[in-house]
Amino acid sequence: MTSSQALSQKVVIIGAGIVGTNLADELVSRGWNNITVVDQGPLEMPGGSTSHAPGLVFQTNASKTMTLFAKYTVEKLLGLAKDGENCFNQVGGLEVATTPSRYEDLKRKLGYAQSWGVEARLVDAAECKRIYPFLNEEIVLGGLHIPSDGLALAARCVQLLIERTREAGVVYRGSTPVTGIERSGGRVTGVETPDGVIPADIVVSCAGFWGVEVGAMVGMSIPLLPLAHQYVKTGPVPALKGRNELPNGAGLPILRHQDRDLYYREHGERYGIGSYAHRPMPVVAADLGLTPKHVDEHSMPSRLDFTPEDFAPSWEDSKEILPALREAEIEDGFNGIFSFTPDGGPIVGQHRDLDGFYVAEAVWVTHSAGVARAVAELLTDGRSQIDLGECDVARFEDVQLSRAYVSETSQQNFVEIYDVLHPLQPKESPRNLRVSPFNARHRELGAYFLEGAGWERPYWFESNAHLLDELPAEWQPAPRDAWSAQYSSPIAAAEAWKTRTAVAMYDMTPLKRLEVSGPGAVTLLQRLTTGDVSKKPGAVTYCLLLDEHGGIRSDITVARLDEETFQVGANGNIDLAYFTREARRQRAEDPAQWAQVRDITGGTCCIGLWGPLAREVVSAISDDDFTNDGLRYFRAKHATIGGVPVTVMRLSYVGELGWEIYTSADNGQRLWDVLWAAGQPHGIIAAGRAAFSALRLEKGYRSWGTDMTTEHDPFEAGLSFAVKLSKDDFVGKAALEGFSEDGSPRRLRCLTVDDGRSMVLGKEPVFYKDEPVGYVTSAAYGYTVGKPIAYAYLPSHVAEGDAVEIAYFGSRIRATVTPEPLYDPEMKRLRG
Ligand code: FAD
Ligand code: THG
Repeated sequence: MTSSQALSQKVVIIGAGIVGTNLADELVSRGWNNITVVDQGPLEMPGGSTSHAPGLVFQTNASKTMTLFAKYTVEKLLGLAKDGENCFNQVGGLEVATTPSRYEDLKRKLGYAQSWGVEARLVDAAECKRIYPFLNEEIVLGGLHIPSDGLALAARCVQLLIERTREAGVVYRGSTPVTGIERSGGRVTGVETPDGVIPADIVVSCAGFWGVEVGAMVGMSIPLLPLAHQYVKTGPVPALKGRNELPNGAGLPILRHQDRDLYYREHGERYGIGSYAHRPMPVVAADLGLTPKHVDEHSMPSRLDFTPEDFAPSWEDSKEILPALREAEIEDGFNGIFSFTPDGGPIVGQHRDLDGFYVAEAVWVTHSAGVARAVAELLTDGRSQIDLGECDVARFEDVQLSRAYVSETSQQNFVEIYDVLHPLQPKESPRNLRVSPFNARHRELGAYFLEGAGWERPYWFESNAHLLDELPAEWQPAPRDAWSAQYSSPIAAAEAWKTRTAVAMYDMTPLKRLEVSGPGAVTLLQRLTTGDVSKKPGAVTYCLLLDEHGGIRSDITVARLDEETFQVGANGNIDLAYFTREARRQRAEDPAQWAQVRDITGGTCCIGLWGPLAREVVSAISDDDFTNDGLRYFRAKHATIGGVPVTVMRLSYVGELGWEIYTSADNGQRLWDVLWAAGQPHGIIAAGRAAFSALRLEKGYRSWGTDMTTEHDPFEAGLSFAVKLSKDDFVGKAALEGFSEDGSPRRLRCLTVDDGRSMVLGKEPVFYKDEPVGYVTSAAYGYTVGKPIAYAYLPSHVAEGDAVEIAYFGSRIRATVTPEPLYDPEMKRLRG
């Protein structure tokens, strides 16, 4: 698209809340000028969540993306001024701990702040009291102080943005509900309102908790749940008297008391208190009716009546942490509505099947400007500078889009919003949503399951516990601290040992599998991937999907099964949405070049059979040729194993000889059983993801979403070997010109922990000469190498052999930058 075409794109934004108005502004600042913003409510106060948001901005989050969004919101609102007053009151943020586990968690959070570049400090109880004199020092153990946090003046920000974008030509239509989306030929063409159709090339729904209803207009299931959340204002608090001039003024830091699910801000001489301590109170937006012509602070659709009984315990807790509140009363309270999602992330991105329709919903004020910038970049530039993997509307599996699933998991998210959660902690419910055909066998073997993308995935098997008695001394895992020992078992060491020395079966069923077929399949894959997939049938290619800027969208394997049929091993539903959309576009441009993209994950299954004895196992039950020449490394073929028709691919994410063996779901259990029986003489075991993750890290294989995202190019991620620059044009190729390994300012590095035992789990900051210079992307205990491994992005000047430190709950773990991969760099195992 040329820039003059881009300028003429007609954009309609649904929703004039903090997200919609920021988006209009971000588009205007990128030169777009044909924008209409529509809201069902009056523009002065549309009545959505923004209209009553108290605006607390705590930036630090376990997610790098969310933290960077928040940082940008702060930066932008600080610069958004009128009459000498901006839109951010930078009073700082203080999160206090009243329990030892919370205090530990704040140390972990300090690590996130350091990893993502937010200035923060851990403070003791006395310092908390100094920063926040009204705190009850008898119950506070310490806190995390973030000086750049503060209060967003959300309503003012919206009004200033409306004013400045109007001056730039943006048209606003208040009190105008959108009732439908017009479309033609797979594209949006306009939005329907009672006053007629507004033509549009691009529609972005920024409808907040009404997102479900707007999504339904285009057949899109939006996985968010509107929930009420209690917010009260006290009457005048004597202790606050005279501290703040303005009625909404504040000078003290915003305060979080997460052990009691509470947060606090000042409103002049009053306190505002928010509570997540109550029962989840789901709302159906459609039931709220039409937004009235008149909306005010006390009467708006997003504000439900206060239920005082739900707040009673929180009021007692509030008077305990802030004794000054004992001199005050609750004056006003309401149950305000906003969006929750199954995983806590926002819902951002494009409709898979309708071009030009985008959403940006379930976004807090905190992240609003950041999300808006990301969407504006997506529209104007095809990609966002901050990775959107954790926000992408396409990240959910179909089964995760059912209302029952969204409702249950989003309510759970509300309940757990301030809980101390372990990174591996699984959902308790719903479980057994998706099970592989091997599930019955897994259970018989005592699998310990965790959940991912709805799948039950074995992490280790109790049936392997007896192997710990035989485990050679050099394979004994180091004892773990209590935190890293959670969701972990020493049995994984035995499973790793058997994989490296005998043979193991891994359930690879949850690996996303797509079938790309048709006369246009080669063209499609040649254009979207960095590899040459035009090789003869039987070839498997490891390659990347890049965005136009050379950022890594995914890493995949492409197996050419016959002239027009490819099987793609992908990373998730986001890849499916991308291929589907691009195949549709290709067909529209040239109908002869059609390609069909089918998600075959659920109808098929896969066993990874790996280990030095893998060949002994299959050759006992197959007449097909599994010798080195019979099926070479990175080749695929159809075969029959123990009477089961299979497709085999010779590759291994754990770095051992063997195959991924695929069959249809109905044949899965039989496949498991024949391999299991044939493997008995060779000591075959079932092995889980705990061993799997450790073995792949020893082999240096990257994991999408952590080790690389769209924020990284193939050079800094150490994946340039997967880019065939000699191939004709492909998405991202032009951007890579001029890039090189030597030119990258940062590199993904392998670190090994010096003491051979201290574990880290991921996202921890890495210090070089006492400065935070990077963060851990993946970590595991390397059973084969006998020490913990961490991969981390570090500045390129930090060299192999250099000493670094990783912060873990406030302590520093010494580590060394080590040449990679740690295991089998000569590939003797895989090619043998
Ligand atoms: P909204 O502000 O709800 O805007 C959506 C707009 O879309 C509405 O104006 C609506 O009228 C319009 N719309 C919907 N459907 C249609 C349609 N069919 N046609 C036309 N227009 C339509 N976040 C923080 O970061 N910090 C906080 O301290 C904080 N505190 C909160 C306290 C409470 C009590 C509540 C309820 C929320 C709080 N939040 C906070 C969350 C925050 O308010 C919201 O996440 C945020 O305001 C959402 O902004 P939005 O622009 O997406 O949605
Ligand atoms: N199996 C299959 N597809 C997949 C994965 C898988 N797709 C998604 C994800 N996992 C992709 N990740 C990798 C990472 C590394 C390798 C395979 C998939 C791998 N790499 C060889 C190497 O680096 O030595 C590539 C060698 C080559 O290019 O010839 O094997 O687990 N089916």
